[in-house]
Amino acid sequence: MKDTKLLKNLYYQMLRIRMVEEEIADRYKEGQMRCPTHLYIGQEGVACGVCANLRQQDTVVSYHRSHGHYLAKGGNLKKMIAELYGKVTGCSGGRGGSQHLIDLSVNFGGAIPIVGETIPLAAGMAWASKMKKEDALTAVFFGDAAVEEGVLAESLNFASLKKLPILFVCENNLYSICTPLVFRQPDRPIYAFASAFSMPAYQGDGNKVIEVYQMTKKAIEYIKEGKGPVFLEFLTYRYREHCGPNFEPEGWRPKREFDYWLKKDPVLTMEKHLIVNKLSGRQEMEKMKREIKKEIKEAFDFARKSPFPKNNPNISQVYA
Ligand SMILES: Cc1ncc(C[n+]2csc(CCOP(=O)(O)OP(=O)(O)O)c2C)c(N)n1
Ligand SMILES: [Mg+2]
Repeated sequence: MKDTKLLKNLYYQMLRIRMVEEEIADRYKEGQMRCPTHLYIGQEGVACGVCANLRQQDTVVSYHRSHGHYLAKGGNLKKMIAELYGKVTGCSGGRGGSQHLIDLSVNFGGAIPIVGETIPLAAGMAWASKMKKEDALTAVFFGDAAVEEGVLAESLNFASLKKLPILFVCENNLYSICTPLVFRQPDRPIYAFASAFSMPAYQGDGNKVIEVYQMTKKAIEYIKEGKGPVFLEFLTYRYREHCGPNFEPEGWRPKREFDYWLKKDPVLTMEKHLIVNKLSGRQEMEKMKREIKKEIKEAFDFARKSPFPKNNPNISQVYA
């Protein structure tokens, strides 16, 4: 891939998500962000590679590990951090927290922490845009545990039957909380399950953002031709504990496995790619980091200074 501007942007977006979440992890201990928080650190390649292919009118639907998807879709950092602080300026009015981000101004169709539960909603959104003959598609992200929920099978079946403009993106980080995938689904890869529903289904390396970008590009071309859904499974790894800012205690996951994935870090892999191919240099990267740091500081200042929602029951943030 030779598009330097795009490659630098993929790097920038991943770096931004990484730095934002590291700051969330550091500040979480202050006790001001009171919502459960599932960090995406380590998985940035997937959100960035997929969302770089999407347009404003396309919708993204997420799950409990949602920050990366929201930011990669063009979500507003100030509104996201304010939401984590439970402030009225948050993207969900301070009533949702990390696991319930929603922001229709950037067509971020929402995150819900009930495993698998956003998948049929995304299928419904894709169905609606097909019925309205809109030039738009829906990309829905979910984890490997969602494969064990009946709604995924139903949604794949329905999407295939109706040839819906939807991209299913499974972020396979090998774990459902503390249960490894090999114990849960030992016999077949996830994408093979999806191909049983008569749709193209592929597996890729989620830590190689260029690969994610290129696979998504092809998938979207197929969807835009009106041929129906595509299923992409990306292998990746989360670094932090399932929920919260810390690392897991030693021995919780095999050290060899952890080290293997650290070496495949998506941000560092891309950094190396840019440097080796002389597309960017240390100086430019330091400048990017300074810029992001400033943006993060402003977002946290904004969030902390913002007011809490009023106590009176208010249905302004409730769908009716
Ligand atoms: C229907 C349902 N069952 C169980 C849970 C508890 N739970 C929360 S997250 C999670 C694991 C999710 O794993 P995965 O989908 O692979 O996403 P990851 O956390 O690995 O990113 C479980 C079982 C839940 N939220 N919803
Ligand atoms: Mg998982």
